[in-house]
Amino acid sequence: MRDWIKKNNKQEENTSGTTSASLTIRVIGDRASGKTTYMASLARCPYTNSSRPLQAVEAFNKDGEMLVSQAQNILEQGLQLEPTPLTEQTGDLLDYSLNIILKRPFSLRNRNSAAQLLTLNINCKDYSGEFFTDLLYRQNDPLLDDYINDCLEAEGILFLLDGTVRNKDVEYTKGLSTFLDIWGQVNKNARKRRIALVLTKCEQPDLWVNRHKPKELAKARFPKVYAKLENWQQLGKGSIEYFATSAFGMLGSRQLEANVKKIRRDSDGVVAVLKDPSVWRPFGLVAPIYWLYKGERHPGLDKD
Ligand SMILES: Nc1nc2c(ncn2[C@@H]2O[C@H](COP(=O)(O)OP(=O)(O)OP(=O)(O)O)[C@@H](O)[C@H]2O)c(=O)[nH]1
Ligand SMILES: [Mg+2]
Repeated sequence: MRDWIKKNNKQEENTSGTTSASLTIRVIGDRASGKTTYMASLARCPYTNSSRPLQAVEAFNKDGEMLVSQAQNILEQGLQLEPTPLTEQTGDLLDYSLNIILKRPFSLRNRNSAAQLLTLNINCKDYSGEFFTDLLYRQNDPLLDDYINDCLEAEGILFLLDGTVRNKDVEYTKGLSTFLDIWGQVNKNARKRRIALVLTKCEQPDLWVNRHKPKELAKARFPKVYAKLENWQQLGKGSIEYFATSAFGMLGSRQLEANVKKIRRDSDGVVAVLKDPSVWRPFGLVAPIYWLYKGERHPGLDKD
């Protein structure tokens, strides 16, 4: 399979003129915002069919393969992943390498079968929530310097917010401001910096009904975070887009219900596990990555 992917990547370069250069991403956000579950669900890719833009996701390093097995052995058994520890050095962080393989829209296909596929190649580190809630505020801590250097490698940020959290807008804005001071100013990489704000757990009814209006949802739920990001963009420091996702998705075809068994829901958000793994259909996981990669939204993935 890996050979097949390599071959397709190669042909992708030849046929479309675009390279399959990998994009370096960091996933940040509060504890329990769903960062590791998002990554594991993406890597496992439990749901594809002929009408969906996503063809497959392939892990191509050890850390990526471990993520897939966590999805299979933990999430798919109806259990939760362990909280991610704050490592003592960034060298110990897991770095997931994934190939996300998409079908091209029919209008762009030609007879060459390789040109029918588009591969997004990402390297992604999923930080502990403690980075966002604690480490960022520490003064004169060598670990923070280490993390800052690691962040500066990234061209794109997945900023995950549990859409069901209440009363943390001010706290999140503080963390975000500190992060932007670090990451948003030094333009170490030539590529323009992009932040995808991703609302997670959007299978919950109050989010699900507005999932196709992620910008409005983000503005309503986290107005100060929204204002901060919009201001950052207006100052020309980078670009921001908004997305709504669920790592677990919905059950049923007509009468939809969230495919989750809730453990707890309070102002700190939802703690839940997958209810019926046999119909595991996450949604919205690839759209933010496509945008980070390409700088434009993919209408098919947005509807997915
Ligand atoms: N309802 C629902 N719960 C989710 C979803 N994604 C994750 N969760 C739950 O949210 C909780 C936290 O998920 P994690 O992925 O461990 O969160 P994290 O952001 O990696 O947390 P840290 O590693 O501690 O920073 C767990 O109970 C998950 O099962 C989702 O899409 N929907
Ligand atoms: Mg985690």
